[in-house]
Amino acid sequence: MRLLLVDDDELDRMAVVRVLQSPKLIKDIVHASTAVSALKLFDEGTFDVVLLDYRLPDMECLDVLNKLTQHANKHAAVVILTGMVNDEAIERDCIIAGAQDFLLKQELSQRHLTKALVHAQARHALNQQLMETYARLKYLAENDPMTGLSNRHYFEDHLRTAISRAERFDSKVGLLFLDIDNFKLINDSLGHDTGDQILQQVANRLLGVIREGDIVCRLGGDEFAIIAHDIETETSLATLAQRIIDSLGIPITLAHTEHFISCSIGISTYPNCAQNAEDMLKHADLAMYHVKRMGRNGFHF
Ligand code: GH3
Repeated sequence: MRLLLVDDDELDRMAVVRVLQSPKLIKDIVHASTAVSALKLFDEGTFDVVLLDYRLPDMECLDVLNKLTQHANKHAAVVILTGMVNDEAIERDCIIAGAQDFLLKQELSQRHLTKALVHAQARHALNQQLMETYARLKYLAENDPMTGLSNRHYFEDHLRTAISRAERFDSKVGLLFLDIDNFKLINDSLGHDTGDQILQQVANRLLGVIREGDIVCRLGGDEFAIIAHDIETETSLATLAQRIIDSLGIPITLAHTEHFISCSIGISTYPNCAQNAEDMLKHADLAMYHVKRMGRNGFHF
C-alpha cells in the first residue's frame, strides 16, 4: 500500500507514522504539509490511500476531497483525519464527497488505523466496480450497439428536455426524421451484413454534418433522427437536411465496391408545428412519408 499523508502539523504526521509501523501494509508513506503540494504529488504519483487532515492552511477539505475523488485518471481511497471533536454533519459531508472514512486523531491506534485503511481500500475498490458497471449499463440503456448512436429511449428523453428548455428560453427546436430509401432492397440484394455496414457508415456521415451539441439517434431499423437545438429559422433546418442528402449522396465504398443510397427526411419544429415531443415526432414522420410518396430523396416540413 502506498500512502499520501497530508497534514500541516509535523508532530501529527509523525504520530501517524509511529502508529503505522506495520511494514507489511505500508510500502511507502509520502508526506505533504499543504493541500497544494498534496495535489501536485497526487498528480505525479500513484497512491492507494490518501490520509487527509480535515484542517489545512491553504484549502477547504471538501475542495481537496473533490479534486482527489474526481481526478480524471487517478483513483485512491481517501480517509479524513481530524483532531476536532466528532462532528457528524462534517463527517456526513466528507463521506458524501467521496471519503471512505472519517477518523479522530485522538482515537488512533495501530489496530484501528490499519483496519480503517484496509477497509477504505476495499470499499473504494467496490465503489469503482459499481461505478464502472453503472456507466456500462447507462451506455447500453442509451445507445444503439450497432452504430454507437443514441437510441430511441435517449432520443425521447432528450427531445422532451430540449422542448422544456426551449420553452424556458423562448428558443426553437428542430427535429429531422430520416428514413433510408429502399433499404430492404439493399439487404435483399447485398445481404444483412452489408446492410449493417451501410447503416454504420450512415451514422458516421450524420455525425459529420451536425452542429456541436446537436444529437443524432438511431430510432431503429433504417430510421434516424436529429435534434437541432436553438435554431434561428426553418431555413437553417432546410440547409441541414440538404447537407445530409448531399453527404449520403456520396457513394459508400465497402470492400472496393461503391453503394449508392439516398434518404427521405421529414422536418418538424417546436413551437411552430408541434407543442410536445410526441406531436413533433408524428409531424416529422408524416412529412417524411410525404417525401416517400413524392418519389424519395428529399425533405419536407
Ligand atoms: P422505403 O424507401 O419505402 O422506406 O423502403 P424500405 O425498403 O427502406 O422500407 P422499410 O423502411 O420498411 O425497410 C426497412 C428495412 O430495414 C427492412 C429491414 O429488413 C431492414 N432493417 C431493419 N433493421 C436492420 C438492421 O439492424 N440491419 C439491417 N441490415 N437491416 C435492418
